[in-house]
Amino acid sequence: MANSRYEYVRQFERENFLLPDTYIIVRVDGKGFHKFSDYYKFAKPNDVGALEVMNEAALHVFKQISDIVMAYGDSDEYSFLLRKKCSLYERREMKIVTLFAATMAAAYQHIWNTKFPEKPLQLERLPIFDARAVVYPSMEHVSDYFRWRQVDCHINNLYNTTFWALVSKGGMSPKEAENRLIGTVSSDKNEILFKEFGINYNNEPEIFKKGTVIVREYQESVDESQLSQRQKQRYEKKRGKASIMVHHIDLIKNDFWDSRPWLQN
Ligand code: DGT
Ligand code: MG
Ligand code: MG
Repeated sequence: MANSRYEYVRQFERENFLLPDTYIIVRVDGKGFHKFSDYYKFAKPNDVGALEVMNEAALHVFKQISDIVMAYGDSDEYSFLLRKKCSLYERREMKIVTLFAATMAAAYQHIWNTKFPEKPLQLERLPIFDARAVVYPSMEHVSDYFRWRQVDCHINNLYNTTFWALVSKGGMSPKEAENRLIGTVSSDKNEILFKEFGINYNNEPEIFKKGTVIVREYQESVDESQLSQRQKQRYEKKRGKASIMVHHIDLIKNDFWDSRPWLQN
């Protein structure tokens, strides 16, 4: 860039570099999806087509950014875990979060148009995502983060499933259903579903109950700090080729984490 007398304005720019050697998690969340889901007439409580758009958009983000090792999403949100040594944009926070929000929104719009040609997106209500980045010092924090999101998915889904059963099958108004559920715990909702509507919550689709996990699956775990430059390059190549799997599985028990030691690299 050529120097000019105006260049001094750059001194006003500020940058937050995310702490080195920490796990970065970027969470994107749909803006105003309460209204968005009404506008495009999503099925209640879960619209399978809309969930597929989210999952395919997140998969696109995953494939575009090779530093992502796993992702988890439900409803209108997705969380992406970046590897500890990630040096994307020198770990500049604003560059990273805007990249994620923009890539997610662009992919969502493209996939929506392919999937629902009969429901074209309108300029007055486009799918837009915000994004934030948080750094965590240890794998324990990271696994607890994903447990937190999955518990949230479970609580919301049990509530929404019971709420909509009361409304659409039980003939209650939304207000009546809301009042009926005040003060209820999980076992009460399971009982309402089973006794009043013959629904066994356990038999609900896993994608609704557990959300979606995307993960790079490797065979081995390597400590990169011990590798020579050449070995590192070879490992990088391998990382790029690892298979990407999509699951609807439990993140709360230790199994998922114990069987994937490479996530902590
Ligand atoms: P925000 O994130 O503060 O801009 O506001 P919202 O409206 O996006 O709120 P949020 O993210 O807390 O909640 C997600 C909304 O999206 C929630 O109102 C339910 C709606 N939503 C997500 N997935 C589905 C679905 O599959 N079916 C229906 N009917 N609604 C859904
Ligand atoms: Mg939202
Ligand atoms: Mg949300």
